[in-house]
Amino acid sequence: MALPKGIRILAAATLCIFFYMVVQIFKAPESLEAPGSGKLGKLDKWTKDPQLDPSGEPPEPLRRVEGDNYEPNNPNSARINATILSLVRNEELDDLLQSMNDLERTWNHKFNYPWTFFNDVPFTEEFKKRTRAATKAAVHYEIVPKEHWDVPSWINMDLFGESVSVLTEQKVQYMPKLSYHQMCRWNSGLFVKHPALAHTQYYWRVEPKVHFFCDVDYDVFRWMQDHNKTYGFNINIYDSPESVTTLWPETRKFMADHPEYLKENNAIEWLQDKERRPGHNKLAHGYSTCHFWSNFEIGDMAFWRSQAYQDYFDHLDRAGGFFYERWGDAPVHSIALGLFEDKSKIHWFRDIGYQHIPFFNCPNSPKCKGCVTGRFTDGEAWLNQEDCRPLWFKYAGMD
Ligand SMILES: Nc1nc2c(ncn2[C@@H]2O[C@H](COP(=O)(O)OP(=O)(O)O)[C@@H](O)[C@H]2O)c(=O)[nH]1
Ligand SMILES: [Mg+2]
Repeated sequence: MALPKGIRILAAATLCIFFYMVVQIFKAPESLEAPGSGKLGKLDKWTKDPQLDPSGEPPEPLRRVEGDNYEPNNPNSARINATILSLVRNEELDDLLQSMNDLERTWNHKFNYPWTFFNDVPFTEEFKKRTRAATKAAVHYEIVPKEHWDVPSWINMDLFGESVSVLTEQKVQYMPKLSYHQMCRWNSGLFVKHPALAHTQYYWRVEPKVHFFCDVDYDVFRWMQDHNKTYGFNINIYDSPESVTTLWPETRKFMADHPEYLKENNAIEWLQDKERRPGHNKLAHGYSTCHFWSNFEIGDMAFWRSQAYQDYFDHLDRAGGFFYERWGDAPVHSIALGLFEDKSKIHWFRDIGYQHIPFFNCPNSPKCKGCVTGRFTDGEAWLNQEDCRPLWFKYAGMD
């Protein structure tokens, strides 16, 4: 016997709702995102420094010391292909030892990654003796090849001299110091070509006279690898726009020739922001000047060796701005990362307490000693406006 029409409609509607719910259940994400990860980690409004909030270690997996797995002479150690590296002058030995002692105390005495020192002149015996004594790990001393350090043949030194006069007048720091330009160029594109690093993948860059404040109890390089990260930063600041006035226009020219290098999920909005510091964006012709402060870098050298980056570096090198302006490795690296890398592969190491004068990264954690939680600078108050982490957190999140 046929069911009354009203009942049939009700049954059909119940079936539809049932199928709709089944579809919704299967469409749900496989795992929920933890606060602070992915899009949820984005920070639209900067009400207080996020470093005031308690923070712990980044997500698992975290590789730790177990038994002798990180002992310096263990032939089967858990270390991966990585080095701590530093370009440094003999005269900076005491300042370097300060940095080295801090990093050894907080991290490397547990993991024993090798140190590799670079210099444009040979290291003195004293430098070697005292740095060897500061670690149980292996230490290597390398000279930068002349062809990587010398001013390239296409640079016109008369024009360099004129640029020095003009930009020194505009208060561009270090402009008259030729070696500073050479250093920025080497750190931008040439360090990865040093034969001593040919078989090394990850690096942690360290400068003289920096401080590390927090105990770090996991293998940072393994963390980069396990989490598929390309680059780790710590502090994000604005650059002096006068030092990079043609960097963005040159970048745009390059991108017009190579649109294929622009990565999906890039951070171009971060590079082009003009709301927070419109004056900087204007002087730098469309670049916010926000950059990862590269005296601290933990990175995968495969990125700097990629065709995209090497072509970009060659383009910039030919354009001459490492000498005619004062392009730093920090903005050059940051622009490349913002364009050629997926921004989810860039990590804020909020847990690594750090200082390079005049800025800090000081987490709220019982693992940290010697810095003031959440303090960005101990210099004059105006330096606080140089903090551009709010921009990165807005466009990329706090991962
Ligand atoms: N060997 C060598 N290292 C240099 C030279 N110039 C700078 N450096 C290193 O490059 C890094 C950046 O230089 P630094 O003076 O700290 O610049 P700042 O941090 O921008 O003030 C440091 O690790 C210096 O030791 C140089 O002419 N020779
Ligand atoms: Mg320095």
